[in-house]
Amino acid sequence: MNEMRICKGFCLAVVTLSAVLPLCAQRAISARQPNIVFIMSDDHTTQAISAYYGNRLIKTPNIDRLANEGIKFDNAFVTNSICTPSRAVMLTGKYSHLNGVPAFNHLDGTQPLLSKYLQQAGYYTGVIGKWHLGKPGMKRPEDGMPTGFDYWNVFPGQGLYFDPVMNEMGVSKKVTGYATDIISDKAIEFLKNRPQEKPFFLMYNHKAPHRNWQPKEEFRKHFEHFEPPLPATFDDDYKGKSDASRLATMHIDSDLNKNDTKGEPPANLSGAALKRWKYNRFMQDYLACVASIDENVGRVLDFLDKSGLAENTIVIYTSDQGFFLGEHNFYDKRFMYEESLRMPLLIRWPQGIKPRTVSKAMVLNVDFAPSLLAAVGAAIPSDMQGRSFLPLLSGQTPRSWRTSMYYRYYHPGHHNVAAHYGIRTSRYKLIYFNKLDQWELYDLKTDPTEMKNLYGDRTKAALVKKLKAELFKLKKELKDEDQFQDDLPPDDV
Ligand SMILES: [Ca+2]
Repeated sequence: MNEMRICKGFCLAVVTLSAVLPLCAQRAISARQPNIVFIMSDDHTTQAISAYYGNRLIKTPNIDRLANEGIKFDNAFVTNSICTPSRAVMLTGKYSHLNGVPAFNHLDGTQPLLSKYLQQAGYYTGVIGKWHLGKPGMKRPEDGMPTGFDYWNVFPGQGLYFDPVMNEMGVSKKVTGYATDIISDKAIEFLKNRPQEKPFFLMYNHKAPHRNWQPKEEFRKHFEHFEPPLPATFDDDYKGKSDASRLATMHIDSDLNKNDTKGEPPANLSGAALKRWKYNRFMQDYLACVASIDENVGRVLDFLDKSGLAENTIVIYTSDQGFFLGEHNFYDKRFMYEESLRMPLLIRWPQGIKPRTVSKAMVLNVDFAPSLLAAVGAAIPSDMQGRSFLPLLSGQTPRSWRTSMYYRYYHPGHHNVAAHYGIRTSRYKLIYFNKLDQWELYDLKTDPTEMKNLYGDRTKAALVKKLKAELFKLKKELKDEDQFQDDLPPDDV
């Protein structure tokens, strides 16, 4: 049985019937629209999810349930690997240069958003936890106050791990406890208290495992003696690369500070031993934060099961981007390299996806909004730039699916990462550091860890020419006219 055909047929039926049926019958149909629980953590990378990388670093049995019972996307990529911009891309279905959020500026909430479209489609909508799209205080939609949400209860700015302040519909108060637990409690409350007659859309957004990785005590203790295996590229010396990696200030050995490692290193350590100590301390706390997320995702999934909601609820697990866990001597994200570019994307939808489906197709965070609108039978606005990935949920990739993606990072920001844009195809990656006027080219088939920059290799000249043509074609198609190249809005969060 072709489940996608059923899904498409159902969605078409909803759209068609709603035009002709009386209101009471429409209500009965809308009650069958799928609910959506959109779970997004902050900086949780695929290397720290066992569904992707096995138990090498950590076991995440609850997050893995979504892969076992649904689909795992192996090539989900972010279009601008940084927190606030990625969230804005997801909510608008537009790239940074068109949604007004290229860096850590706020989202103008007067523009059309996924949340508003879902409200129009009859959904009860909520966002709980990390928002990070508003100015301090965010009293108006223009200042990044959540819009299109019937209920919101979010952290101001980055939020705190312990006893955080939360802003509930414009009223701030301190909440006692650990952020990951609190957000999950409030997500379950939202599910319990929602109006029963409407389908719902819940964004359940974690603060963890964002820097500076403050774990709950039970998980901190669990990982305190763990010595994580080192990535193969831990001692990358950047030979043959552009200057960008050297200029960045996100190196394990020289940039992790005492706030990150929760104390000064032992005085007798230096060189490789000191680097290893810093790596251990960073990773122990990062993984312990992830363990809390996994535990709480399990609580929410159990609630969906016990309440009978699981069958008709789309559950998505993702993060706003990937993250380096020591690869290339880095922590943090921003670069177009694989660990930072790739985001987790797991989706369970019993009525639309077979268990243990895997897709290798290239999907992007800009696809999330159009995909969810398609899933609920709503029209996709013509100005959204992403594509619905619904046709991929069967595990098959249509011939017409994209074979390349466009990426752009704007801001040197806290970690002095040089601005760059580039293209990734299924095999190659070409990156242009536009402020440095330097290029990098990688063959991901022969060099998946991106250690050998092939740009400048004369035998690759024809390939470079072809990739440049594709890069600038995509740039033009997506209407990137360097809107923010020289006039980036200042950080205001
Ligand atoms: Ca992030």
